[in-house]
Amino acid sequence: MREVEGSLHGAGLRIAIVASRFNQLVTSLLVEGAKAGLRDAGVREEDVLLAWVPGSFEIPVVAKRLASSGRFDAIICLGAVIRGETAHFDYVAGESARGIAQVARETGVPCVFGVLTTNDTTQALERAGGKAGNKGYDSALTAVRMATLLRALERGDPS
Ligand code: INI
Repeated sequence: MREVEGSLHGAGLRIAIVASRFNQLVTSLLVEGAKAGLRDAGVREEDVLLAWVPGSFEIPVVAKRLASSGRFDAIICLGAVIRGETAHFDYVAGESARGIAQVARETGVPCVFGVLTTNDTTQALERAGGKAGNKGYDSALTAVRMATLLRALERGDPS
């Protein structure tokens, strides 16, 4: 049996981050986590684009534009949808998730789902650098693992 897997060697990868301004207290921490993850994986700062959108509902259309451009090896999608703050939680969270997955499948560019869906702000902050880690950091590592895996498959690995 032959095996193939991505790595955390991100030098040379071009990565876009699409982040939501809604619940910016939380999402700015996710963005900082993602930047740290990319830095730790060796992705150069000049190879990273950060695009801000108004809310998580708007993430897919911008992710689609960036993924279709051919300029990026992966897209990291960051947002925070908090149940207590909206009666339309299920619509925003559902469409954001569905849209991001659809962009990845349609374009073949990995789109990492780094959108928190929580019951309250405390739970969101716990996942944005608190006791439950930082989903932005984890999303960055997932992006690098997926982009390097696809590059390996394009090279024909394992040969
Ligand atoms: N957007 C979020 O990213 N998180 C939320 O919790 C949220 N709430 O609570 O409503 C939210 N709403 C805005 C939405 O993403 C769109 O920006 C808006 O509906 C305009 O299309």
